[in-house]
Amino acid sequence: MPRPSPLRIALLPALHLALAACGLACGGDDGGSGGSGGSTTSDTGGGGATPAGVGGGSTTGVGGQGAGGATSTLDCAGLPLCDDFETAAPGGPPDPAVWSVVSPNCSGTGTLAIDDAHAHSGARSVRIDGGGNYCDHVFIANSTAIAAVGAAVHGRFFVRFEDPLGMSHVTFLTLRDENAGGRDLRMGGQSEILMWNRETDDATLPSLSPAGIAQSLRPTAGAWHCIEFFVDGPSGVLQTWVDGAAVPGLQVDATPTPDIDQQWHNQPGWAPALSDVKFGWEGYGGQPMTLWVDDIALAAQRIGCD
Ligand SMILES: [Ca+2]
Repeated sequence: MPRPSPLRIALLPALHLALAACGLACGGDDGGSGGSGGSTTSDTGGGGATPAGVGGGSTTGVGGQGAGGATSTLDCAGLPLCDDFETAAPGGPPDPAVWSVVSPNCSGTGTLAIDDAHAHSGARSVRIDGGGNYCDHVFIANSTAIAAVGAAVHGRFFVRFEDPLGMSHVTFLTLRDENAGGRDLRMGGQSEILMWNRETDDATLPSLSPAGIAQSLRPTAGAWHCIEFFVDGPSGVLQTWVDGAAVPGLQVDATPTPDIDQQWHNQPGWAPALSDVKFGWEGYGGQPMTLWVDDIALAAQRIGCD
């Protein structure tokens, strides 16, 4: 999945040392075996493909950290949150010391469990079977790591959707915002693309205009994708990368940009104070989904996908 670059090649000896030093506890990003940079399961090969419908692949207009090219992946073991789900038993819940299984407000048909049918790292991941109606939602939740990270939060996770995202609004990642009365900042989909949604006013990023939709992307069903996000609470900056590349339509900066973050700026001074993170599935328009999540990490710096 990662494209070798001179910088990355130069960093490989250092990465090997780091991986050797942290052993099994490191979260198994790619297993540390070196060489191809691929991962250990047979169903990861599709992650390198350019997803259908990528909006031109341009990084125009994305500032800051997205432009830097190759980055070395952080040592997961030392991060405030790092879980490769390898120590939990298939069929059971993820480590209860790290995750709660929750269905806020109401519960229905949604289920989740550790699964050994698909994995990004090692042999296991979390499988989520979310129903299409709101109460059929289910999530794993961690409410301690973000306090250890601070006000500017980087996240990284791998996700594999069984089906394409549909037209209706769905959520697969939420971040509770104490400055919004505990309402969520939500990553999900609508109009078949990845998007962010702000629960308080239902603003979307990008705007769901044809021009906005073209600036996000459609995840490839049946393939692992690496999603990275950065939320700088005090400045209200939000950044997103998929498979290592900044997604132009999933960026909030200080300047309202038509079709992208102009709608987001309708709430002046947006400055989220995040307090938890949840991964799962919640549908608002009838779309159910089976998805797998693996190699979740939170840190104060960009984490990387390798
Ligand atoms: Ca795993």
